[in-house]
Amino acid sequence: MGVKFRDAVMITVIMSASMFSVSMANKDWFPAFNYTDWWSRFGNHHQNKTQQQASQILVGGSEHWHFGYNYNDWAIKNAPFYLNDTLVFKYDAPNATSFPHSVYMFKSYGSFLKCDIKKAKMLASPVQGGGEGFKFVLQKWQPHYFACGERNGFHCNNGTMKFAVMPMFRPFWQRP
Ligand SMILES: *[C@@H]1O[C@H](CO)[C@@H](O)[C@H](O)[C@H]1NC(C)=O
Ligand SMILES: *[C@@H]1O[C@H](CO)[C@@H](O)[C@H](O)[C@H]1NC(C)=O
Ligand SMILES: *[C@@H]1O[C@H](CO)[C@@H](O)[C@H](O)[C@H]1NC(C)=O
Ligand SMILES: *[C@@H]1O[C@H](CO)[C@@H](O)[C@H](O)[C@H]1NC(C)=O
Ligand SMILES: *[C@@H]1O[C@H](CO)[C@@H](O)[C@H](O)[C@H]1NC(C)=O
Ligand SMILES: [Cu+2]
Repeated sequence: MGVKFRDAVMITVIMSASMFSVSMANKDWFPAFNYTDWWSRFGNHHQNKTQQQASQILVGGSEHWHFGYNYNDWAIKNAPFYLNDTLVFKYDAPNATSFPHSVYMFKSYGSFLKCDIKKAKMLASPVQGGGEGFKFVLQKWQPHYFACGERNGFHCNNGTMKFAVMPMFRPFWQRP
């Protein structure tokens, strides 16, 4: 009742002015979106053809394939893996002071969980991880369960030398 039309206009102007300043202030609170950066990243997918082909992935990175490193964490951090990517397992052949390692593959998730090495297939013996390492191509669109087969599951179970990988199809814009 008391508020006249002219007052209402003034209130609206003041309110929208303060809202404007709040939204301007918000801009400073968040990092500005960098269109140049975004566009150059997007563009690179089309320019650099070599980047889109299947890649070689060193299992464990600089840690290679050894007892006590958490390969499950490694696999999660390095996902996704794509079809035709190559996993490289590097481990030295055993000597007088070091223990052997190997690469086994489980057929089922159940035997992977239990580290039931008797139900796994050997892919690489303890001497096959030297030099360039043992290479395994992810050719099938299915889960792959890897583990070290040494000491009847001890390296798999207690040494956390186990991980699972589900290779994905490369998105169309990343294909050669
Ligand atoms: C945006 O990204 C480009 C390319 O990475 C960079 O050269 C430029 O300095 C960035 N601009 C700002 C405002 O951060
Ligand atoms: C393209 O990708 C390859 C392999 O990842 C890399 O060695 C090369 O430096 C890249 N080239 C450009 C122009 O980014
Ligand atoms: C993987 O490689 C094989 C042989 O080079 C090829 O026939 C197949 O199409 C490739 N698969 C994918 C998903 O790129
Ligand atoms: C045995 O192998 C380990 C690991 O590869 C290496 O660090 C060590 O030097 C080797 N020891 C001998 C006596 O060759
Ligand atoms: C190995 O792991 C199993 C199950 O996780 C556990 O019961 C056992 O005590 C461990 N053995 C050693 C020597 O750590
Ligand atoms: Cu091992």
